[in-house]
Amino acid sequence: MPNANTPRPSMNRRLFLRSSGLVAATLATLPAGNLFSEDKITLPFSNGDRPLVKYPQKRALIRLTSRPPQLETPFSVFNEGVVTPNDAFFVRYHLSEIPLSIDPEEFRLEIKGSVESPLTLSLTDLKTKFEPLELMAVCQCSGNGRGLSQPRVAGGQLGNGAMGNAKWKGVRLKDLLDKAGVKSSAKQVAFNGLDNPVSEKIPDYIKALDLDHARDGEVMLAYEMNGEPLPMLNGFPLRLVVPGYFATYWVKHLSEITVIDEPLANFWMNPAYRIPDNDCGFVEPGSVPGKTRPITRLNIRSFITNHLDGDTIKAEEKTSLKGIAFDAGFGIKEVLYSWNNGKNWEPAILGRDLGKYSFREWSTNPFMLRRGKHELKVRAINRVGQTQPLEPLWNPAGYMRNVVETLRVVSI
Ligand SMILES: Nc1nc2c(c(=O)[nH]1)N[C@H]1C(S)=C(S)[C@@H](COP(=O)(O)O)O[C@H]1N2
Ligand SMILES: [Mo]
Repeated sequence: MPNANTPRPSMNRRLFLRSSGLVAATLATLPAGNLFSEDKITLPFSNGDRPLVKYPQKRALIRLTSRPPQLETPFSVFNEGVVTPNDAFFVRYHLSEIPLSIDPEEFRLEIKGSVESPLTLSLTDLKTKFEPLELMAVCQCSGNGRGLSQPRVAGGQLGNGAMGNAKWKGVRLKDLLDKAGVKSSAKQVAFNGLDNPVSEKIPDYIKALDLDHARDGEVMLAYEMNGEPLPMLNGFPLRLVVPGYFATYWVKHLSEITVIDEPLANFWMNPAYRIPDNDCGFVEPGSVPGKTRPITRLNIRSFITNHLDGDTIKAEEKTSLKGIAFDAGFGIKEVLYSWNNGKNWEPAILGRDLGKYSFREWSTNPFMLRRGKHELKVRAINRVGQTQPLEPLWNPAGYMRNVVETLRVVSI
């Protein structure tokens, strides 16, 4: 049955609808072939050739698939600033029937299931009847960097551009659940968005969080990203933001919240998005894990952003490094860098703290490199002592890659 959220017929998809000052996001037609760009980029693994393609509301991004659109952020964007611009933010979908046009006036969010009073809320309700919350948080795909896994693993062959850092504005999930009145039998909260599978054989993309987590006061429903409505491809008009957690839980075009009495047992909770059930989430490369558990928090990572692997740096002239670090929200305590393949490590200078879930910028004092080849490395340590492994760790889905990154540069 069509409801208020049923996408409109596509007659005027090419227009940006305006009503009561609210702009309805429309995607017009999605680029099908590689007509929009001759540009290509090669990610650093075999079969890493990708077209750079421009989508509505986006600059040219690295396209992995066209149906559904999966777009990666070119790594150079992370050197432009600590906030990832909306038009450069990566895009990931699982289901091919993605919404192309949503009228924000007609959009409704439903809260139902094991609650005393089910709610149907408009965007205006969300913006006016609940206290707003703003926070910076990194949204990172579980498979970010998967293409670099050795041995190779199945799944989208991503470089390191399936992450981004934005300022999210919205409302606390806790406030909505309190208003609806969660029943004492409740165990989890399930989230569904407006995208759909092409066939009934493919399970709808629904994810769930444990009730305590859902009520922690930080899990939020965002209607703004970096001070603007969300881009269509990033979940307009509303998405779940789960600070410190992998993006699989950050359900886009969120329209249905269901409080449930049993843990959700669909395809997207099991077998998808699971990691080996041990302390680290990794196993011996090539082996099959026994028990698994759902993927949860981000592990700590850091990147050099002002140089790429293979760059040439002028010898015997002052140079410095800069980059980003992030973790699940314990807080970055220290970033160390090495210019000689890990023999010596020096502390980097941390940039402004924009919040514990944000990218943290770092930079180094100027130093000089002798003529020749050098291996530059960066490693972050957080407030609870977690750090990155010097050698890559492995699991069958290529999740949670967080090896210390190495850039081989030449000084001439
Ligand atoms: N509705 C919906 N939400 C979704 C997904 C999806 O397929 N459908 N994919 C999830 C995954 S796995 C990722 S990595 C992020 C990507 O968010 P982005 O496209 O805004 O970068 O969305 C999450 N939320
Ligand atoms: Mo993802």
